[in-house]
Order: sequence, then C-alpha cells, then structure tokens
Amino acid sequence: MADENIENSAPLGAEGMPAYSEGSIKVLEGLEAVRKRPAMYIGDVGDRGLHHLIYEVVDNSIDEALAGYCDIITVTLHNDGSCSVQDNGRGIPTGMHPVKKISTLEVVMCTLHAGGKFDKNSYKVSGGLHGVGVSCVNALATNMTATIKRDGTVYEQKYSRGVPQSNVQEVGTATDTGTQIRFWPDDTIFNTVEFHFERVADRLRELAFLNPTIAIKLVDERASTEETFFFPGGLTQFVTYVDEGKPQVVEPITIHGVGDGSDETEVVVDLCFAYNSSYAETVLSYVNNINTVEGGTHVSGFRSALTRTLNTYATQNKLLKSDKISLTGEDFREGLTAIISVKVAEPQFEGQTKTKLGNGDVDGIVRSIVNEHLALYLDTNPSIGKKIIEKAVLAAEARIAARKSRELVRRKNALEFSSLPGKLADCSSRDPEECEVYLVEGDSAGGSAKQGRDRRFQAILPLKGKILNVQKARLSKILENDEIRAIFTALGTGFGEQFNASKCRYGKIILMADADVDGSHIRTLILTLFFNYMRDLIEDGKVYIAQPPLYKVKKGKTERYAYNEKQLEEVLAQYGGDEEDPERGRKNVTLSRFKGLGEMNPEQLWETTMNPDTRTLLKVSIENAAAATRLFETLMGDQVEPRRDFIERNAQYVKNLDV
Ligand code: 0RA
Repeated sequence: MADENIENSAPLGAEGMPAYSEGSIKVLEGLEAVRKRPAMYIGDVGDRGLHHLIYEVVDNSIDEALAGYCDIITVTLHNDGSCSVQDNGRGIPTGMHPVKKISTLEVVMCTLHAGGKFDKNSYKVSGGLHGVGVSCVNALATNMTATIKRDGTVYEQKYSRGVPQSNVQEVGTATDTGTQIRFWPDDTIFNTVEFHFERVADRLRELAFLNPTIAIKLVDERASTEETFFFPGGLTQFVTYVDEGKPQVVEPITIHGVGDGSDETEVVVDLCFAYNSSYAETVLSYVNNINTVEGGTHVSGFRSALTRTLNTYATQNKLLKSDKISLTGEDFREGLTAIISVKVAEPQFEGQTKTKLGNGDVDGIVRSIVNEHLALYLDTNPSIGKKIIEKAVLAAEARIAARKSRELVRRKNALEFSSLPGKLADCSSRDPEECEVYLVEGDSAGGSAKQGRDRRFQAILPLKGKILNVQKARLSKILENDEIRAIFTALGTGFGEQFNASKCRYGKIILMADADVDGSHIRTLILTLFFNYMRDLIEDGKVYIAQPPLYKVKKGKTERYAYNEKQLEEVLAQYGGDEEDPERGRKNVTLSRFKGLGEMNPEQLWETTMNPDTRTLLKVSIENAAAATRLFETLMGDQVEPRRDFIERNAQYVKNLDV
C-alpha cells in the first residue's frame, strides 16, 4: 500500500484546525503549486479548464463503476454555482490510512497524485487527459464537501481551497453506500465559474456511450432540467447517434475482443463502424475514455485491417468486375463512421497535444481482432459485404476520374496550378511562425484589408461570396471549386490524401466576415471545410475568427469602438450620463452601427480588427469531436428539420441578429 508519491498529511489540532507539521507543509506546498500554476494541471483557466474539474471528479466514479461496484452516477449543477457528483459505489474508505495515519479520505482529497493509487488492485482505466486527480479540483475550489456512505454511517469532511476544515465527521446513518463530492469553483482562479449544461451533457453522453453499463444522470437545478444518459447498446448506439440525419447505407458492425498486451496486461478492444450516404469520413477514437484526437496505433490497426479484409473479401468473392479497379484505403473511407475504444493499462500518449496513442503492441492486437471478426461477419452476412464493396467501387471510380481530370488541368495549366492564387496578397515574411493570413468575405472588404494590413506579416485572401458546402460534396467535386482550391493553395498544405498541416505557410489563419447572418453563414461554410478536411489546423490552434466592432461612438474628435452591447453601454457611460439621467453628458455623441466590414476604411479596419495590439481574436477549438461532428451535420447537412430545431433551441442566446 505504500506509495512514494503520498506526502504526510497533517494531524488535526485541538480546535479542529490543522496543526502544521513538516508533512502538512509539503501538502500545502503541493496545493499551492496547483493554485499558482493551475493551467499546468488542468490545461487552462477558461471554460475548458472549469469544466475539466467536473470530468476529473466524474472519472473517479467511472473507475469505481469499471471496477464493478457502481452503476449510477448523478451530476448536479446547483443553484449556488456548485457542482456535485454522486455515485453508488463502495464509498471512499474513511478509516485510518495504514501509512499516513490519518483518514484515507483526507489523503485522497488533499494529496497531489493520490487519486486511485492507494488501492493497488484497481488500476485506473479512465482519467482525464491530465489525470490529475480530485485533490487538484479541491485546491481550485473555494469550498468542497465529501460525503461518504459506508458501513451504515454517513461521513463528511469539508475543505476550503484544498485545506481540510476539520476531521472526518460522522453525520448520520446510511442503509446504502456511495460517494458524493460537491465543489464550488474558485472565481479568483477561473475567468468564469458558470457551468454550461450542453457542454457537460456532451461529455457525459460520450462517457455513457463508451461505458454501456453505467447510467449517468445530469441535473441542472438552475433550469429545472435533467437528462439521463444510459446506452446498453454502447458503441453501436454511439455510431447511430453520430450519424443521425445521414441515411445509413450499411448498418453498424460491432466488434469486441481482448488481446495480450506487453507486460502481461490485457488490451480490451471495442469498435463499431457503419457506412452512410455522405462522402466524409468520421473516425472517433478513445483510449481509456480519453478522445485520442491525433489517433495512434489503435486507429492504424483498424484502418489496415479494414482495407485488407475487405479487399480479400472482394477478390475471393469475385466482386470486382474489372481488373482495372483496385480498391485503396481511401475508397473504404467514403461515408465511413467508426468509433474505436481501447482500454490499455499503461497508455503512452504522444504527438503535439499528447492525444496520439503510441503503444506499438496495440496496432497488431486491433488488427488481428478486426481481421478475424470482420472476415467472419462478412462470410455470414454476404449481402452486407456486397453493399460495402459496391460502395467502395463507386468511390474508386470517382477517384480515378477526378485524378484524370486533375492531370488534364495540371498539364494544361501547370504554372497556374502550382503557383499561389492570383488574388492572394501575400506578406513579405517567409517565417510561418509570424505570418498570418486573413480569409476575407467579399472583394470590397478584401480591398480595405489589403490597404490596412501590415504587409510584412499579414496576407489577405479575399473570397468571393459563399464557398461550396463540403458537407454535401465528394472530395473530387470539392477540389474543383475555385475558392476552396485558392484556400488550399494559399496555405500550402496540399489537399485530400496529400494534406499536410505542418506545411502551412501561416501561423494564424483568420476568418474575417461580417457580424451578420450572411457573415456567420460564410464562417460556418469555411469552418465546415476546415473541420472536415483540415482538422489538424484547428487542433494545432491555428484557426481564428476576427472580431470586428459592432458600433462606433464618436464624441468631438475622439472615437471609440464597441464589440458587443455591454461594451457599448460602458463606452456611453464613460462619455457621461448615468442611470438617473442617461441623456446627461451625451451631447455631441454620435453612435453608428457598422453594417459590415466594407463600411470601415482601411485605417479603421486595422485599428479595430487587424492590429495585433488592439484586436480580439477568437481561437477555434474542438472540445468534443462527437458533438462537433453532429453539429456540422445539423448545420450543413441535408435535413431541414434538425437544423430548424437547433436554431429554435439556440435562438434565445442570439442577442444581435442582423437580418
Ligand atoms: C478504492 C477503494 C475503495 C473505494 C474507492 C477506491 C472509491 C473511490 C471513489 C472515488 C469516487 N467514488 C469512489 N468510490 C470508491 C474501497 C475499497 C473497499 O471498500 O474495500
């Protein structure tokens, strides 16, 4: 049971306050380190980090469930701004810790890196990306309460910013068992402390799909709503959920297997894939419930097995009518939706964002499980096998035709194709780190941007009207689109199979469109392109949205800009006037509303939207890939009904709709 990482904790003094020993000072130093550099432990102190607190606590309950002792987890967003996570597991042990000589509960709650490790037999399979444990959440909470039901007793201990406020107390009797952790996030640490229902729901839903034996309930006291996520069908239901709205061509095929990993540990493999009538590929992969955004050995194992098994099946069953057609991996990806979930004892995470599985043995394990199970499945379901091959043959024909026409164009126009697009006003620097490119809606705004920019490091690419909706088009069609080709060519990344994010010529790609409905449609079209075909650029944090101002307030010779209604109020207040007499002092104040970027002259555009010293940029990020996949289908797909639903549900949040 001894664990090198557990520092001694403090015995409590007579008044119930900690009596500081050398050990307790080390604990406080640990918690202080978390409070001093919270981003190092939870990623950031924005919305993402704030919500990470909840996931960190939930992960502990998931572990208890995966150990087989718990099947219901309830997450509650309380009216007072706190969040509680309750489970019906065994309850965190409250008795004296054999080494630390204080309550094990206190060791878990207050010692850095103690989470889960105190029980050698339960190896932690879940765990957030940072896997920092509940003590970090405790350190970043103004208050926290742990309530444990065990051995017929209710135990409780309270903490403030990670420091216990008393010994573990016995506060009642219990007939069942479980753990409840409630915490109030520290508003001196986080930029905002408001939890978002949808954001939490997206993650809990994902966890419920990945762990089909667990029911996860989310209660929002603030809005009197609740939702329960329980999916006994697991990944099969997950695929159906992700693909909702897209007609299914091949029903979900589900595979489960266990392999022998290195170090005599088990590698558990669960995956499910299906084909829909769209042309895009969606592969979501997870290791120990963590979304491996950059893929890794589990994904490569799946891909090679899929291509090999399907090719073998096609040849053996003489499903390829012509010798001229040979099917490649790309052909089996059109319309593919796959979810791959593996559980690995000692995952090695690699890659730029540490979300790529590196364990070499997993590739072969996944490959042989898929080879074996898929071959068997195809033999027993020949009609489905035939459908998949027919679909891949269509993709191959389109691929070959597109390549021929590209080669034709290339030969005819070799120079134009390889050089930068004519309408790109490039910057003079060649250092991608400092270079940025603005993708600008419309030629007139593009003109202002070209004049207003700092040409040393800012490039401008004006885009004509609306680009093609890539959600509904096949890759070959997409590559025929001039605006899209201009984007790929300007960025220098190549496209399709050759796409390579590391070749991007700019460190920042900034979408600049009007702050109205048309502008947001264009933004969404471009983001759909990036999400589907240049996702790595988003993952690398290179895609931004410019924030042009909505108002100009002028008094005498001074001009101020406001980017939202709140700022407008502030500016107006600064120019005089108060609540009792809001007209007072506002003499000679002129307020103008910008209808679009085109209304700003080059100097104004530079000052408000492009000057790195004064502008605000929104960084585009993907918090939850499954939710984002569905969102893009909702916004850009074929079906009108879900889009209308989404707009109606979200219309209440739209403050400044300019139609
Ligand atoms: C290890 C051992 C035991 C309980 C837990 C972990 C546990 C931890 C958490 C965290 C949140 N909920 C939890 N539920 C249980 C108890 C071992 C025993 O009873 O013998």
